[in-house]
Amino acid sequence: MARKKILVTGGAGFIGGNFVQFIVNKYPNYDIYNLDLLTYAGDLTKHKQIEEKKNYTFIKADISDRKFIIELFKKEEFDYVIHFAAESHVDRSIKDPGIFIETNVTGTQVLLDASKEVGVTKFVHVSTDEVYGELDFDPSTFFTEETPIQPNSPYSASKASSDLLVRAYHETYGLPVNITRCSNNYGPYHFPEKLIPLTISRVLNDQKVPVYGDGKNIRDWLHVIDHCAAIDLVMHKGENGEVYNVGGHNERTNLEVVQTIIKELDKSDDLIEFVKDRLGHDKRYAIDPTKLEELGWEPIYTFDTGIAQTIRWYLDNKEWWEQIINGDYRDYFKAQYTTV
Ligand code: NAD
Ligand code: TDX
Repeated sequence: MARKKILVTGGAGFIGGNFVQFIVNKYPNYDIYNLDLLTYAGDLTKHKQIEEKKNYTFIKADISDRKFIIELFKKEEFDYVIHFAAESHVDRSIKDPGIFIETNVTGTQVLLDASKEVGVTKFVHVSTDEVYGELDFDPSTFFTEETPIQPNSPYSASKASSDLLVRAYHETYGLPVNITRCSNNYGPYHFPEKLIPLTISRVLNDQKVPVYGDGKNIRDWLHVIDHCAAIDLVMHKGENGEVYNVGGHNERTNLEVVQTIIKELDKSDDLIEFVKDRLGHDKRYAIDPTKLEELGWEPIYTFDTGIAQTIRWYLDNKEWWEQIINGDYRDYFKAQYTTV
């Protein structure tokens, strides 16, 4: 197979980081360039095992830096762009939406322009099920690729805006693109501001776990490795211009998720503390992944096997998340959870 150049943006974050490791190991004949600004959510310690590999290069840069990005694309002539880089936390977007527009919308447009300029083989835009808005609690309803876009948070509105730009560059300029819309991920290297790693890290430290509202909101959970495999498939086999939903039918209420983790760690439900609800809190997400399954995708984890593997990983990798929760994260936590 011919050598290919793959640009992964946001490859120092949670999903992009897992994806970089996945393809560096799976495709020795691909040269992987990980471009990341290293914001609070990015760290390179996770890549110790691959940083010496010949097919891996790190580039510290801002996707919104038009001059740098266009020059880089002209120099490297990437074949594939797999675009993860984003501001990704809903709560932060409620407090300060501006940076979400800058990175998620403007940054994506810069990458699209650069991809158009050099004529990439494929631009894969990693989006989210949150662009569809929310479902009610009727378990027979799901998000399909035809569900109208109705984002409710500044985060999901910024992702929806970038999805529309990606679509427009396909329709207007014929740029070969795919958009993936995945449900909530979990697994190794998940930043502890998000529900699952926040719960695991706090339960392990016998600290209270803040649950928003009544804990009955539902999310559809997918192990990050199953998401990586989906992107690998779409990158190679996705039909240009198409959207693919990614999800494994693992719906749980937030309370069920927190209780599962507490039980696995043999601790008490007394650690649960109900706190003020998130503004505009989406009730339920649930994905219909039929279109992706027809392309040949099948998840390897159920929620039960995936959460057990993830808890084990957090037990075995305390130094990774302890350095985070003992840093600037403390100030974030205090400001976000004033009563906990
Ligand atoms: P994350 O917050 O863990 O990582 C984001 C990465 O992007 C970080 O490494 C950060 O340094 C980098 N970054 C931020 N701004 C940048 C900029 N201007 N230039 C270059 N790099 C920048 O996010 P994640 O959870 O890994 O999510 C990755 C992508 O997947 C996002 O686009 C997100 O919308 C999407 N997604 C996430 C989930 C989920 O459950 N976490 C589900 C579906 C889709
Ligand atoms: O402390 C908390 N307490 C709580 O009850 C936190 C952080 C969250 N929650 C609730 C809110 C949500 O209903 O748990 C659920 C999951 O919350 P998050 O982990 O913040 O994820 P969510 O808002 O659903 O968004 C995630 O999935 C889709 C990612 O952060 C997004 O980047 C992705 O697009």
